[in-house]
Amino acid sequence: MRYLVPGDYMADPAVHVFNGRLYIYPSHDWESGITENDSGDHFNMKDYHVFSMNDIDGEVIDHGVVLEVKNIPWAGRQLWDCDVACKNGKYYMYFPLKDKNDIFRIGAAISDKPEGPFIPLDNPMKGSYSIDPAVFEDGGNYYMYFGGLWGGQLQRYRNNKALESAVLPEGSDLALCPKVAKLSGDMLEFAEEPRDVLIINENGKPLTAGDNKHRFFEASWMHKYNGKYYFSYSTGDTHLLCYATGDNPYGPFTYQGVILTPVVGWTTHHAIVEFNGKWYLFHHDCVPSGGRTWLRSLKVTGLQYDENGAIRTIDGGLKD
Ligand code: FUB
Repeated sequence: MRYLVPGDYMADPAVHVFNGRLYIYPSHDWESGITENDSGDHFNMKDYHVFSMNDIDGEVIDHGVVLEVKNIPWAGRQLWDCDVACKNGKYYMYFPLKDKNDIFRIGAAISDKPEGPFIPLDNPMKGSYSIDPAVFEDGGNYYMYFGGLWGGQLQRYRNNKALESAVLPEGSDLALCPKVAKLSGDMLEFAEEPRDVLIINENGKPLTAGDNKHRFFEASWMHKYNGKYYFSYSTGDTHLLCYATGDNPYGPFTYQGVILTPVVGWTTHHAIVEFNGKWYLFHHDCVPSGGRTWLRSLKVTGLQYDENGAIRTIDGGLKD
């Protein structure tokens, strides 16, 4: 296990290998003085840095500020978890940000280099909502996974339409699903209506809202291992990173188990990536900030599969 940026607070890592080098796209936490609440107002981030490494034990290069709230034309507040995808030599950053009406939308920004800087478009992606975009390339198609409960506003929508007022399912109601949509050829819009990412149990039944040790909350990530699709996510209020597997990028995905037990802090968030023949889990915790939930620190640790492709559970370090 290694803390990657000891001099600053970085969280929510999205991680990719571009041109043989490992690039990390985290949220940038800072002490903005906003009181903690269930809407996540204390995550009041205003810019992104990019980091890169050519060796997992080597130097972590900080490429500096690559996008700032003040330069995004449609911005209100709060730059949360971003991701970056590469197509035809161009790099596309996707970021959730509240607009001037305090509604989370997903924006896109473009660069010629993986380390940025990224130039934002004038408007958010049409039909986008909620948080935590994660983009996955498969056979030349790019899929965006997104969504998050509570402060992430997913409970304000059904069938991709805004409700009059939020409805959070409870108990035996079906859990809200994360969303997935294929991206357009120019990478700047959805090419289709976002679909539900259905997570089912071993009996083929969709997970219920009351099953909060298993159901989706936020922090989507997708990777492929031995031809299987691994959809991983945070359970939010039970603080677990879990995964479910399927046969194609849309799912359904069958719940498999816990990747990471709770860390010190409230949120847990991650990326899984293969680099130089080994698999890694990037995530965050609040140990260096003394448990201040809005000041999170970036970590990396090895990730292992058993002979059946099951991910071995990693201890997040929280003691009872
Ligand atoms: O960093 C703000 C939010 O906290 C992220 O978007 C969530 O995934 C959670 O980590």
